[in-house]
Amino acid sequence: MPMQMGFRWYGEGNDKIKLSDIKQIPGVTSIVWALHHKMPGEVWEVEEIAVQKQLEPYGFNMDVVESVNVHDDIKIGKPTRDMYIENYKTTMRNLSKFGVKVICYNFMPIFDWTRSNLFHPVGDGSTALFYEKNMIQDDYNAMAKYILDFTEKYNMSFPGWEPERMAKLDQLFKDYAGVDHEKLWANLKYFLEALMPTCEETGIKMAIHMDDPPWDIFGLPRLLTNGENIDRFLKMVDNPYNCLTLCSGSLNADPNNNVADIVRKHCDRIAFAHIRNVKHFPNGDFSEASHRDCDGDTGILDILKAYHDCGFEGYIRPDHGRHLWDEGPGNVRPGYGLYDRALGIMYMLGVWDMLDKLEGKKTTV
Ligand code: DNO
Repeated sequence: MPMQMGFRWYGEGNDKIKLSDIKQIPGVTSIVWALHHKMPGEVWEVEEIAVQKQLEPYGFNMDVVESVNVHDDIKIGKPTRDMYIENYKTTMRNLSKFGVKVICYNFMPIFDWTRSNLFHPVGDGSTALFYEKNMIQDDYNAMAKYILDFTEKYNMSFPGWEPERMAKLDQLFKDYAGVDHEKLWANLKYFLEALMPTCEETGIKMAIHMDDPPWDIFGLPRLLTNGENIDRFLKMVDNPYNCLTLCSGSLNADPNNNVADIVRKHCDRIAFAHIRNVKHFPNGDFSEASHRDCDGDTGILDILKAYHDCGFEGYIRPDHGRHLWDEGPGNVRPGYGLYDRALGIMYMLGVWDMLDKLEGKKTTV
């Protein structure tokens, strides 16, 4: 089976982009979706999942879910974690009834991806997500306020930034006080070992997303940050269902990470590839960039070549794009506009098709 191109979509009424728009992007076969109204720890019921059958008339599959978020009690290792793990298993069984094959999730304490500016000028008239190192140091409340003011003003919520959780931020920080790197590793192992039998039963791969950015923030430990830790993660639960969502942009925010090397080493354990380009600044700040290799420092061509060389058969999607052509606050989800992600797909498919052609293969996606 060839690799399958996906496009993240936040759902009817929650995303301004229409399925009929996505249908016009060449090569897309999978809509990467989630039930965004569900809180971490809640069971996704069959009737709620069934709404996604709306994808079928467009010829899209619903094979990849991003994300079924993991409850903080599991990450902290509280006694209540077993109950939340049972809920997670029930959700997996319900998802498998609809043919879901991959769950992308993350194990970052408290926060998901973190940026200091959601609409930073790139210099060509477009804007992109930006990380200013100085802004993300001690004051987690200020950073959370920036994100939450935005989501409130424009009436959208971001997965991982649920206002209900963010309202208890100080308490969450207290709860995580004893959780250092080793404790978090142990809690991740406990979670995955508990889920592996359900993965085998349902055929669903658990594909952990890289930490974004790939370093500790606000004193909270982060694990999926570099090649060494990825090796550790895969060995820790050495099961073909324990997989990666290898996000090129998250990892490469640290310029020491060579994503193409990781692809070559672990191709068979990458269930889902996120392709995003990042531009570094000497002071440690970074900006997201177009998918074109030379617009950033991530090495998009090397990464695509590595996937192609290893015969990658998983799912792939363009990750964050810039906001273009009248996309701006209020009419686009930060990082998830239509145009730059569509351009990114055409760039990726252009490279992929040429690599196929050079090997005398027919275009596959
Ligand atoms: C950023 C995304 C992440 C990702 C989660 C997976 O836009 O790549 O938020 O969906 O970390 O749980």
